[in-house]
Amino acid sequence: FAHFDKVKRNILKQRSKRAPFRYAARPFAERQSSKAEWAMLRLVISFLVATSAAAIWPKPRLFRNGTTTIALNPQSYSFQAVTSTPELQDAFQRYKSIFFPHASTPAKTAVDCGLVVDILDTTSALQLGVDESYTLDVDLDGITVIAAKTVWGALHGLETMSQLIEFNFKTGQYSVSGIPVHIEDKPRFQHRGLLIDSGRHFEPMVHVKAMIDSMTYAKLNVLHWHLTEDESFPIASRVFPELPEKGAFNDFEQYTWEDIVDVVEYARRRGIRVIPEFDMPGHSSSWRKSHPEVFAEGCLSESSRGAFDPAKNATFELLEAALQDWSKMFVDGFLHLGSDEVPANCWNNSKDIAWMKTMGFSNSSEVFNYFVNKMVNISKKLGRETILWDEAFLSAKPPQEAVIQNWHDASLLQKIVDAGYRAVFSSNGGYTNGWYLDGLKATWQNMYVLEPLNNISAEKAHLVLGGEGCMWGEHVDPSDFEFTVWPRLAAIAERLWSDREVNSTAEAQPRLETFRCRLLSRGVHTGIVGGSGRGTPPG
Ligand code: CP6
Repeated sequence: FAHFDKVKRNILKQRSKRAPFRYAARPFAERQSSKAEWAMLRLVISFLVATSAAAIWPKPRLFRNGTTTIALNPQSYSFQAVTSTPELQDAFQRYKSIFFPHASTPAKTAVDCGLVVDILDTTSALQLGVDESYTLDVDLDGITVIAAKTVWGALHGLETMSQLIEFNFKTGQYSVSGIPVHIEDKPRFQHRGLLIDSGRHFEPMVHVKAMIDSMTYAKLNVLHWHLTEDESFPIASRVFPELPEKGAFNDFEQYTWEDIVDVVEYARRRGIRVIPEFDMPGHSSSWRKSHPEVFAEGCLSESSRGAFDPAKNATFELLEAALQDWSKMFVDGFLHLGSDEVPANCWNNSKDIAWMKTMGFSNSSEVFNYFVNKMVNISKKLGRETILWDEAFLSAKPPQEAVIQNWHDASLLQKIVDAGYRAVFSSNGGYTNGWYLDGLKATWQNMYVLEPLNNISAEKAHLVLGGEGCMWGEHVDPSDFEFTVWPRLAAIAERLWSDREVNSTAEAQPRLETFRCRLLSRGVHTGIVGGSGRGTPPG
């Protein structure tokens, strides 16, 4: 970061020439009328700083602070970019109102100041492993310099800055305390996600977008969009329009082509990758409404959960054509192709059994293995890497380059990485205390202390890409979507961002309460810090 130090020195040197920064602020101390008063204040402030300066969620890697407090003038606070990008200009607009959400009383002591963002490489595309680091300095004049390698790191810097600004509801004034502040920050894991399930209950566009906004507050970077299910098929297809026509709940609860393109770009501008999941060969009965011909004949009745039929070429032709179309609207390098909870009994029909004989397959695991490998190769042909649920590891042998998402017991993660696969962690913790947000039993504390790298050797740790909180939709609709996700997703977000040693629930609790208040002030309908967050009592 030597480059950034130089940039910052130059900025500070030129500051007196810049209009918005022309009024160099005097340090707080000089504005005090008497030395005794100042000594008192210093004592109070240093106490407050000890508790408030660290109230950033997720906790930054390195945080140093001083003891000075400065009042900010929101009217003249300026956002500047040394090197700008469209995403950064967007973020400046958003963070203007996030920094200063309330009408305020101009403080007599408030100073005209602002922040400067310096990005080294303005061309880095958002993808797995992109550099998200940043440094943030607030100097004694209240001027902030955020330096980042990429705009994606700069966005995290803006979020951190927003959490350094305090609003005093009694005086109506904004301030930053604990200056000078110096922060050096970067995530522990590259993949920090939330799964949402639009197959069981439809989430309208405004809810999906609001969820994306709230994810940025916890520095999450992946929206895993579980789009299709047994229950419904809510997404447009240009090649097979009959899929949603027959498979959606109705004509309205569907995402159009434009909706998807809109959400993907909305998320990208905020540093969030959208990974679509098309679950197969199970959890796919809604496809059967329009295309029964590619489903295994063992489960063709309306009431049974079906499975794609791997014995037919038409199955793979349909899936390839559908995925090729979707790959034009989903820009991320990864596709999630499900493969969980396969009803393999569907393949126990005379036609599939005869086909198995000709293929030399002796059981349904070999059929499943055939399906999984075919699909990963189709995905590769479309220029995509593939993520699969852990059954693909337990009952099949996918290509080594596939990523395995661990939803069964956490102990499975070790086996996955020991076999050389990359992994995403989202264990259900024995159905009670994992990262399953719709589970009513798991508390934020359970989620907070669940460590993905438990039992993972140092040599294999790099294969754990990160993790996801899972918001399965059977029992969740727009009325309780946000308060089922928040605040517990924040516990997962900190586990994935901050150092492994940041694991004390006692230390985290007041910070999480503060984070929850910020969510509320930003319009997020978060649950309580306690129990499952949904209003049930702790324990
Ligand atoms: N839906 C789909 C689900 C689940 C899975 N896949 C699920 C299973 C058990 C628990 C939570 C969710 N509802 N398609 C498994 C990945 Cl505890």
